[in-house]
Amino acid sequence: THCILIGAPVDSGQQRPGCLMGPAAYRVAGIGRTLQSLEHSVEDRGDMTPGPLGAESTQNAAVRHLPETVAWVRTLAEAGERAMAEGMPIFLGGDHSLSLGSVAGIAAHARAQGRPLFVLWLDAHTDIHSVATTESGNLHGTPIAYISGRPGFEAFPAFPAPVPEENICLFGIRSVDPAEHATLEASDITVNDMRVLDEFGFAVPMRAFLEKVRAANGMLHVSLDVDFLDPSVAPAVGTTVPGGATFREAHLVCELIHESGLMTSLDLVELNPFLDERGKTARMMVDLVGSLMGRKVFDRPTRSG
Ligand code: DIR
Ligand code: MN
Ligand code: MN
Ligand code: MN
Repeated sequence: THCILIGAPVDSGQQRPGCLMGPAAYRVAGIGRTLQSLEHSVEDRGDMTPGPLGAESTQNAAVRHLPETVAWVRTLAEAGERAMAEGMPIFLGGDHSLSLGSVAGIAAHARAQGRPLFVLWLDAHTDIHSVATTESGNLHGTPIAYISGRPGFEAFPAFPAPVPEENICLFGIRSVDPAEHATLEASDITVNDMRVLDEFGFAVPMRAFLEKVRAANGMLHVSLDVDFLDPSVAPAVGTTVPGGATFREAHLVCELIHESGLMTSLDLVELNPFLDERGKTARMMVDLVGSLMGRKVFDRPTRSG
């Protein structure tokens, strides 16, 4: 695979400064070397910068940094759409608001190809606030609403070809705000919360989703939020939530995704290196990228269903 690294030092979607150091931390932790060791070619496009800020505004006074986020969305959507034509974009975040842009670009590409897009959201949170309903005002809590074509994003470029709710799978969920809960109850988005994963394990629900993508000949975007992981293995994130995926569970999920051969783009988000313990979380994330891109101890026959 031709891997295209896109640095997205976005820090405007939440309130703890430091995510802008994420792309540098992934490079220092060896993301390029890891991909090359798995026989992939790597092209690092460096860090993107947002274009000039507009004067976008919203009725919701809580919302922070709207013009910055809109500017990032334009830049990253363009970078993502271009990269999709040449290889597999890997967005190095940056907080999760970067996915408003990355997925917009990827959706535009999928539409042009005439293929359905599926989105796998590995996260403690459901990130389905609208600009109008977010209480925290942190736009990293909104991408799923934008991607699925919900209202409230008038300040943003219109989302190209909203992703059908049936094509979205949230996985690892354990922190949901009341407004998000109500939205999800009335939607067809798949929510694999920790209760589901405790009961059935990680492999069964993951395979079920991957089979859906395969049956539809879909493209698959994976968005990996550091807080999908348990804070004991990944402390460097502003919004730690106890009870997340263990080291073993996370690698299993990544190996299953690799074995499916379905992933066409990836976001790595919410790493805050300022909160890290000597690069522990950055290295964990890079190791997971290794599993997503083919690293394994033994080859085993691929099972499906
Ligand atoms: C939370 C945060 N639901 C909010 N979401 C986070 O601020 O709206 N996502 N942290 O990763
Ligand atoms: Mn998130
Ligand atoms: Mn999260
Ligand atoms: Mn919230």
